[in-house]
Amino acid sequence: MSLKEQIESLGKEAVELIKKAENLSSLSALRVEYLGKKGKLKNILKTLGKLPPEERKEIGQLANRVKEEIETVLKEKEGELKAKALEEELRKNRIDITLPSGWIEAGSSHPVISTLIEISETFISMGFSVAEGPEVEEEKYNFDMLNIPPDHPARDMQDTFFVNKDGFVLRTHTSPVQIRAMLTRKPPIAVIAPGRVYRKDADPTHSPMFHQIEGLMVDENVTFKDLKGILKIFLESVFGKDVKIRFRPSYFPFTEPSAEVDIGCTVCGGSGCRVCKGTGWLEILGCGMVDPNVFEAVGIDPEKYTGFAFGLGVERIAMLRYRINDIRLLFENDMRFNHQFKGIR
Ligand code: FA5
Repeated sequence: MSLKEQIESLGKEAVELIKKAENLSSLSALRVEYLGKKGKLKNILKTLGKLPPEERKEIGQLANRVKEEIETVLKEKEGELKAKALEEELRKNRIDITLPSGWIEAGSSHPVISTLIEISETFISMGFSVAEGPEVEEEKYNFDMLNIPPDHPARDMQDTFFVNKDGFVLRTHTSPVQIRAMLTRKPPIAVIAPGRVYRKDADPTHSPMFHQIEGLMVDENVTFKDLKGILKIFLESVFGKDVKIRFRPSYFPFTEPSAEVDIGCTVCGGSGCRVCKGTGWLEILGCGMVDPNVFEAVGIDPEKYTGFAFGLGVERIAMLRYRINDIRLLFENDMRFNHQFKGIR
């Protein structure tokens, strides 16, 4: 076969194979095979130098034409195969835009926390500031300085969780924060102390962990009337003007006189249910005038100053507010229950 025929047949062969190529990698292999530095075309042209000059020119031009033709076909085929590959890719990764998208649920406040925040804000708006204390508390703050000495029967009133460190307990109420506030501040004092407290208690209205908000006001001439007035404003702001409030005489070692406040049961409307234990009322807080013994323990002159204190149960208020008939529902973390309070605050 003459050189001219060899080049023409090589061109035909290459074009045929390129047209049949099934994918981009076999196409690139063909490019190397026919047009590469050590490719078939270069190989044939090695003998070009042996030809007479006039033939050399003609063959050179033919080789260029064949090369261009192969390149054109390669390019066309490449475009075609790329489009095919893209189509394939799109077909595989097809997205059904009519399907509902995956969702990330937005969180919201737990009813106990939103109640705690709302109550705190009511007191803050009346000029109280927020004080804090530890949940693992020294017995002297939780009991002794609150006029509850070790052998005092009042220690039994609150079923205490002890910790394996002498002199410390899980605080049974937020009242130790009163002591901490009076040790570090000078009258006039007006603080609230929201936080978790712990007791060995469990029934529809008692939980082993619950939240209290302590309140304390100390100044000259603070009276029981001030206490009643502040509590009335607070209760009306949380439950509305029609709320039924009842003050009952009570006893706490750290206040004298002492009282407990009940709210007309909103779960049954007062007719009696398991939340109010059939009485139509639910106890929500304890309060009273700060006992002079407590003032003496913290170094405040009881002749000059008087004060009131209260400690309210946040879960009880949340239960009355949202008509929840078992305190334990608040801590079971059943999302069907929790979802009902979404967007409430
Ligand atoms: C006290 O804890 C006193 N420290 C309150 C106090 C403060 C009185 C300052 C005087 C001056 P008591 O044990 O009654 O008091 O609890 C206060 C409130 O916490 C109760 O009225 C009730 O609403 C709530 N409470 C008590 N125990 C539980 C419990 N186990 N689960 C849920 N709430 C409770």
